Amino acid sequence: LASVALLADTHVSIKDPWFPRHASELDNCNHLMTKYEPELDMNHPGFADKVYRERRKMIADIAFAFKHGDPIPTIEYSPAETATWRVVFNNTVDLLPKYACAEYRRVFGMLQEANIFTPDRIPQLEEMSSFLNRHTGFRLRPAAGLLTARDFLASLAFRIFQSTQYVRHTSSPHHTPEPDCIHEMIGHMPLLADPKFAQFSQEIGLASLGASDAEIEKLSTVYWFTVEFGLCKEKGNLKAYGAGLLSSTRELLHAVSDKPEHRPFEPALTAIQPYQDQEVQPIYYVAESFEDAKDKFRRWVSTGMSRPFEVRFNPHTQRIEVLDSV
Ligand code: TIH
Ligand code: FE2
Repeated sequence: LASVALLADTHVSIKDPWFPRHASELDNCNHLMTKYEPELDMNHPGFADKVYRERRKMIADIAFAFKHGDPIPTIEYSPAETATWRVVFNNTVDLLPKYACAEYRRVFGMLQEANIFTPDRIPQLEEMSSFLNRHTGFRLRPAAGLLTARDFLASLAFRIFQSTQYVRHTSSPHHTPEPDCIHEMIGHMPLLADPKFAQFSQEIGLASLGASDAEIEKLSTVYWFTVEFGLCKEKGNLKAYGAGLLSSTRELLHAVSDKPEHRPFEPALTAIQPYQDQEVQPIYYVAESFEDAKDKFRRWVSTGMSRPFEVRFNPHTQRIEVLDSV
């Protein structure tokens, strides 16, 4: 018996890195990256704009106070914020028939029919969260800004998406280097309501739990080149599914032009491709389909991760179960 206990003890250190085991523990996963904070980054378009900085702070405080299970507080968006939304929304409506993937177009139409997507109003996080929940079980929680990759990816394991709630600065409607709620709504929400895409997103999250720092870096790079900036093929044509493309008129047109490089999505190579997040991408990765991207991703994770256990999500208890690897 003693030796069994000993074995269990040594196991604990390898098998027990801290990561959230229940959705409510995401209350501890809201560490922010300091770049892009309008208070701290001199290049931020809102740096010199006191009114904008105060608005950001007010909205960030909602995210800091949020606890799992709370309804997400409503924001009264100003006419100027709504005008910025309208510009991006109308551009997306014009461009999506030609440049967005079929799954995105399908849900976009559903959101318009449900009157959640209209040019005149920025959707509230709470209504979007219940829309997602009805389609894929995904839910939103408010995030104060750009989270660390580890915290952001962990939430995906629970089918929870951390969403910013503030609006980009009025001076940059067509492209912003930081996430804002126009990016979350127009870029991310439609595909999080698609079952195959939701599954792919959750798998990236599951792979991140208990991963080493180097592995988190690789996973967030894969996330970057797929969920954020991914292209796919449809009848031989390039289509966008990445949220950073669908929420940025400027980058969408750039991505499908012949200016950037287009490479086939290959997780092992994509994961080590350096990227920058200030300007539009010079390289995009093209997936055959979500199904194919997910299969390739799964294969790569099963051969390449160092953790000595596997995890699975139990949707009945909202809990992560840790399994011994064979
Ligand atoms: N560049 C995107 C936009 O302008 O909508 C926002 C972001 C995508 C990825 C990170 S920030
Ligand atoms: Fe994003």
